[in-house]
Amino acid sequence: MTVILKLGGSVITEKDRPKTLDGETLASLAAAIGDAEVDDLVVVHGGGSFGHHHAAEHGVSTTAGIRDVDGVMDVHGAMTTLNRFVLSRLHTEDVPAVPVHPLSAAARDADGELTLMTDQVATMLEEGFVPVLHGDGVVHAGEGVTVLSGDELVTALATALDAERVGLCSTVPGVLDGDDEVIPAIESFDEVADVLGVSDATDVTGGMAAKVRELLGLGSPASVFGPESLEGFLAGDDVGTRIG
Ligand code: IP8
Repeated sequence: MTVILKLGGSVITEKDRPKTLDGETLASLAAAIGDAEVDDLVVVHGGGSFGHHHAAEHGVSTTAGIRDVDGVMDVHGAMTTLNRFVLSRLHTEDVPAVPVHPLSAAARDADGELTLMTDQVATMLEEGFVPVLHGDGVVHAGEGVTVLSGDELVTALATALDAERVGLCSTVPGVLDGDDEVIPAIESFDEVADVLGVSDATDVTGGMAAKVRELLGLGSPASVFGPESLEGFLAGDDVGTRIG
């Protein structure tokens, strides 16, 4: 069974403090992954205070690109640094994690349509590794380089690998309604459009509304849950908000 798990950037970093890791939370998530018995696990992580601050600084978003190579390397470099931290915590828990950097494995066409190489990810899984991808820059026809969010990667991977389960580990225990209660299930965007605002901290890829939209586009059901529920999710439990 293939499981795609995204660790939200705001979960594993201090999102309001540039380039600051939330080492304690990352270590506990890595421990939950190390303890879990999942045959084929792909991990994706977001940018948090590593990617988003640099992206905002250089004025690059998912649609507006840059061609300045220093800017591209700043955003990509911040994300590969965060990726090294994630890999290192996973290795501490004996998870055979290996990096996949999307800047070198993806492209967008002029309509913004994403193509992601996944043959290497599939072979990594077959060979017993845990591929770890991350939000990154992506070369974009007519734009230079734009931002590729971890959520888009999750969607592309889930489709290409025919994933059975998709999980988004977020700072909140699920998608919240107007009274801050977890919405148990979402089947269409219209049901929740009013209560989904944009993210408070600097987030060039759009917060919870974009995540829900992206996940509703998947063929398979997804779950949004908080760090405390990762163990349950990996054990196959229904946790947080079920989407789709
Ligand atoms: O946090 C964004 O990934 P996300 C990555 O999953 C960059 O939206 C480079 C800002």
